[in-house]
Amino acid sequence: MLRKVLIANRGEIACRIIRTCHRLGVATVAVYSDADRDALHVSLAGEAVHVGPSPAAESYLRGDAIIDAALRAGADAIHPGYGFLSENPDFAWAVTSAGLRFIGPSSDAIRAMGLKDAAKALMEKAGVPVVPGYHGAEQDPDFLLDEAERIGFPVLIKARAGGGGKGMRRVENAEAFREALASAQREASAAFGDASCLIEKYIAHPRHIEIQVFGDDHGNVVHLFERDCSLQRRHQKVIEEAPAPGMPEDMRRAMGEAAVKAAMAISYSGAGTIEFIADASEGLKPDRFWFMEMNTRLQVEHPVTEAITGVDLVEWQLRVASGEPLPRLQDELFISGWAFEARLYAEDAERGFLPATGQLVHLDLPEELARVDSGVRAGDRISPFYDPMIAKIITRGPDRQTALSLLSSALSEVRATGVTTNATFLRRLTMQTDFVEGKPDTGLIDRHLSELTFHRAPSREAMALAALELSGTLQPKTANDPWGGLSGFRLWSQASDFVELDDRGHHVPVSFASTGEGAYAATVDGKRVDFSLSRSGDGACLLEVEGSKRRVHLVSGQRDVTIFGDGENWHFGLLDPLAGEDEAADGGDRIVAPMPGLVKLLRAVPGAAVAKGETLAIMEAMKMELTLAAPRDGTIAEVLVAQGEQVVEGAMLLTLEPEDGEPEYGEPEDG
Ligand code: MV4
Repeated sequence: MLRKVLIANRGEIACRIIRTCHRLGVATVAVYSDADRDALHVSLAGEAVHVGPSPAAESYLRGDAIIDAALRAGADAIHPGYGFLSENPDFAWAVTSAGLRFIGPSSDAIRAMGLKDAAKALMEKAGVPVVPGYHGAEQDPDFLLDEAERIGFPVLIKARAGGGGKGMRRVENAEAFREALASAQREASAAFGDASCLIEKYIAHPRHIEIQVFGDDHGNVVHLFERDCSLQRRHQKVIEEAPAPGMPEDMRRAMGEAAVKAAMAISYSGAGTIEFIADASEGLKPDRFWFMEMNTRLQVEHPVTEAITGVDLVEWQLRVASGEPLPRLQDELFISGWAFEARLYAEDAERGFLPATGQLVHLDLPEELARVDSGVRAGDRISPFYDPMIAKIITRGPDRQTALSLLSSALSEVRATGVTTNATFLRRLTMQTDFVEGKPDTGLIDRHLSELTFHRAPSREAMALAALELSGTLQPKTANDPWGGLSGFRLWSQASDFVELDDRGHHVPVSFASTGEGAYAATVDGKRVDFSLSRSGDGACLLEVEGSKRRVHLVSGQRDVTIFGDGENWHFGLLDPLAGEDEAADGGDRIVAPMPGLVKLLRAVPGAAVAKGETLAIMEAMKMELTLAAPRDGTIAEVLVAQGEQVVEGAMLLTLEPEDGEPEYGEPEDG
């Protein structure tokens, strides 16, 4: 076995590799960039080496620095994880040349699969079905048009160096061909420095089904069945599962055999994936799948294969890299049960899946219900430098329905604050009818985008609960009784009975009164609601309205609260009633921290007159200085932070006195 492995990666995959190394008694060396100084993968590894500044090109992509670190640490192998250097044949070669093992295939095998046209030609020769098309060297437009007509429209033009859909064009007819080709070539040239394209028959109802393969250095290759990755958005996988729903046994056998043949053709060693496209227009059929490409690495979605086969794929990688034969042969591998993986991302689905950055102030992950592979913990930052995946949530059950229900439940137990996540989107996806019925397809998410991403308005009870919390009414009486405030009757003099909530920029006035033990009456935006609160066993709060109780969780910040319930969550800020009532979000009466960071300088005292443009505060965040200026002439009303204080993104720093006029309440959004 290997003695010491350097993991040339970060995040969840570095953590996942380190865990298996620990289990097998293999020592670990992590590498890290400036941004990852305090990252989880660094704290899990036996030792860690700094390899450069935050941008990946200056750290995780520095093959020379990483090999140097491995040599100095006395490692005998490098695991590249996925992404970064994992499919770089020159890196694999350099690792081996330095006398280290590369935990992956040979540089020749990586190179053979690097270009789509060469890979297709190689696979065709090996007897693996490939999508009908042209994948030769000739690039003359007239010649390619003839080929397109031979193949039959519609066709798909693909860049041979392409990935992630770049340089891909669907063409409906001969008239549109030349322009599409020229545009694909331009895009490919700009993106990959390689304009060469191939032409394929366009598959109208594709399913993305891939086969996990494994080879060793003794000539053995096995497959570990399939994964269905058809649920994608903009070529990003969203939820994967294994096995593939609706897969006939004869097709599974045919795909497995084709995948083994493909790996054998390049004497493949280690973990790999053969990606196929299947035409599902008339259900899955054994003669309707074709080779697309091979990924010569461990993939993000490998845990679903582990869940249905009981194999630790990283353990197999380590064993094979140390020269051992495959731990199991084909007739010792079986599918048991069903598994799903959902990718939890820091992104805002409501705003077109905008990547979110910032500090994960609070993070609960559903470890009791699912396998959770994560590379972050509460308090960590999601930085703009790397992929913003927070965790992979993996569930397994004896059958598809059980595993999917479990995934749905697990997703509703994700509670993150500080950074917007796609948990609600994922949870809605687990309940989408076509998906529930086992009919995932590559267009499903786009077709149902609005129902998967719309903002569900909070209930009045949720707003009342938020108001109660923000008023201090639910605050603990003692430190070790966090819900003390719920059980007892509280004197009204101790807490405010009116607050104004900030619901995504809308102002919602809420007043309330206690009507008994844990019972309240509230007026939310002029409408009355009655509810009561009690504590549930697991730290949640039971919110009872008209005789039915629902479990909700409250996560509070300094002046904000997030309510988690029904797989949804709502974030509310507190508007200070003393600061005046017409502080419209866009009125420039509040100065908030545009990003998390340090208040380096504060030049504001209550009552002071300020002129528009005058510097009120300087923040330091991500090694940058940010000047916060007065948005208008006015008077400082409140100063809510002190110089030297660390603040979260969106924290209110100071307020100006209102200009004039009557208070105006925004309408809460409906539906
Ligand atoms: C195709 C196709 C239809 N016909 N090839 C997209 C990325 C790349 N890996 C392959 N892709 C496709 N190739 C032919 N001949 C449709 C897609 C495709 C797709 C494939 C799998 C999963 C999601 C997809 C989303 C859009 C297009």
